[in-house]
Amino acid sequence: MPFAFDAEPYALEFERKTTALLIIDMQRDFLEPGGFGEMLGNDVSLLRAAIGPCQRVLAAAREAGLLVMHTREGHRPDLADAPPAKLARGGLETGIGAEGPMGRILIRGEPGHGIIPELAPKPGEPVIDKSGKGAFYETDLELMLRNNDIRTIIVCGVTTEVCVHTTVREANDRGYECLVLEDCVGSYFPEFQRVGIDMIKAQGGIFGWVSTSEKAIAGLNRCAPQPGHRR
Ligand code: C5J
Repeated sequence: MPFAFDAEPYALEFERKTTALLIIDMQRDFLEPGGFGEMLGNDVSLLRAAIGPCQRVLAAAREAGLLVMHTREGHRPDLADAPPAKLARGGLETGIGAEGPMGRILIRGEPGHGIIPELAPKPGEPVIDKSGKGAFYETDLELMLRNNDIRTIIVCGVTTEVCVHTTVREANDRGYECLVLEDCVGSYFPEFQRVGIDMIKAQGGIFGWVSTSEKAIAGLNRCAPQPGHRR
């Protein structure tokens, strides 16, 4: 039975069984004081504001029995999957692969690459390691979405204008309906946050829909199976 999320530019109809929650790159190196993001001079509190709302949406999605997936941006320790152009970008002295404040920067298995403990994946929740900004590029995300008959993706994570936007655009081109929760995504740049959100819902929802954690949770609570009912 279809339910609807209160969203902009208009309500988004969804079904519980064909909806997934995707939490993008909530990694220690991007969000924690002392990590790579802060080392580059960014104010991590702008990203950390999304943690509480993400926790509440994650709890509601788990309660409703949604497929929950997490992504991490990072590379193989030998950097064989890191394009030279990405490694060179910015001319950083301490860039990808270098020893940083939380281990080697954006390298799989290093402490800074891990998902923040507040949003730790539960056993059984797929964690998708990606080397690019988009979660569809060179990953098995699309296969898992297809195998689970997913059509609607609730999107949370960081950063709004980089990995969230790239993933939403990739998903949109593949025919998925994305609901981006504006208080569950974050940018180091307030103007990019505002414009990034506006771009998604402009022109009748050119890339998808925008809502808030509160409205998404209300929608998830409406669709959650009643106690005693089989999921
Ligand atoms: C960035 C990301 N900003 N997860 N990564 O480089 O958005």
